[in-house]
Amino acid sequence: MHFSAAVARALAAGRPVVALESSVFAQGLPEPANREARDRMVRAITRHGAVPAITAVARGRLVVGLEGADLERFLARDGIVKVAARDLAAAATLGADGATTVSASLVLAARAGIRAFATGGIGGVHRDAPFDESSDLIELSRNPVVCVCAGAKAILDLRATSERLETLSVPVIGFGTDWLPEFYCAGATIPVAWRMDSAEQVARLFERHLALGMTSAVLVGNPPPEGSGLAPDEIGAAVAAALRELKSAGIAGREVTPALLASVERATGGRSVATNLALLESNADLAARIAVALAAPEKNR
Ligand code: PSU
Ligand code: MN
Repeated sequence: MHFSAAVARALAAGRPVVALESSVFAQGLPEPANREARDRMVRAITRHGAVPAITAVARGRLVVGLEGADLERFLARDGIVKVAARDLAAAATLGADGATTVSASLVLAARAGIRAFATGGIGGVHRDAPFDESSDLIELSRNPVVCVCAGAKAILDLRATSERLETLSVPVIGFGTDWLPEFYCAGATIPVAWRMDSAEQVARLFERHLALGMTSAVLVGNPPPEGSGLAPDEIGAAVAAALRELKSAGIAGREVTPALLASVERATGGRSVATNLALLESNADLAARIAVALAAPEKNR
């Protein structure tokens, strides 16, 4: 693994680091929204004195802290493949440029000793698609990292996703909410077992989780910021249209999630992208506060 100088220094000194995925920049968002997402997430993290670490496979090198010309290729979205956890070794062996999904990012973050990670929405169980379940779920079950997200994308079967998280022993915390966030909106259909209202509480929970020998991630569901979400009716209609488009285009496999996100964007006249940017920034901010709380020396608590 290759670390950027800033990430290597921070890890060596025990200072807070927040890992970020790169698939959201190379596949999840169009240009120039992906650049805006990068800027807003990085600023939200550095504002708290934490160091951002974008994970990726850059020309076959496993990178923690993607920067410079490498990062530029990913933002230009040119010839970048989507890399889940199972693809990491192949992309490295073949010298590919690979953008890491949540699953691959969790593996790299855990290996690097990074304990906080921010994304938009995790992958999960797809609707009407037997056996299409994101590897994000299984990797959440075996990489001990605090994963801050706005729940799972509304394009998924959220109830099934929530049940799978239980089976996989991944604790789900509602941050300032009693409901599982639904990515484009706060959500009020699937209750979460535990609610927490401060980054400090999440950090203490995670320490206990590790002390018990638990190996799973802790999933923190952070609703999109007030006023940035879409109305449930609009989301319902956009998701239905996206699923119809998917079926008629015969898309399968790893193309499914990017295709669904792009159709929702078209169906909402681009408004879903504004929501996506707001929640990515908010999740990066919360992950940074959790990373700071995890790095705080005992005597300051
Ligand atoms: N959340 C977003 N945008 C995205 C994704 C999540 O706001 O682009 C990506 C993440 O990288 C996630 C992936 O891990 O979609 C899930 O893809 P799949 O369903 O193929 O596992
Ligand atoms: Mn899939």
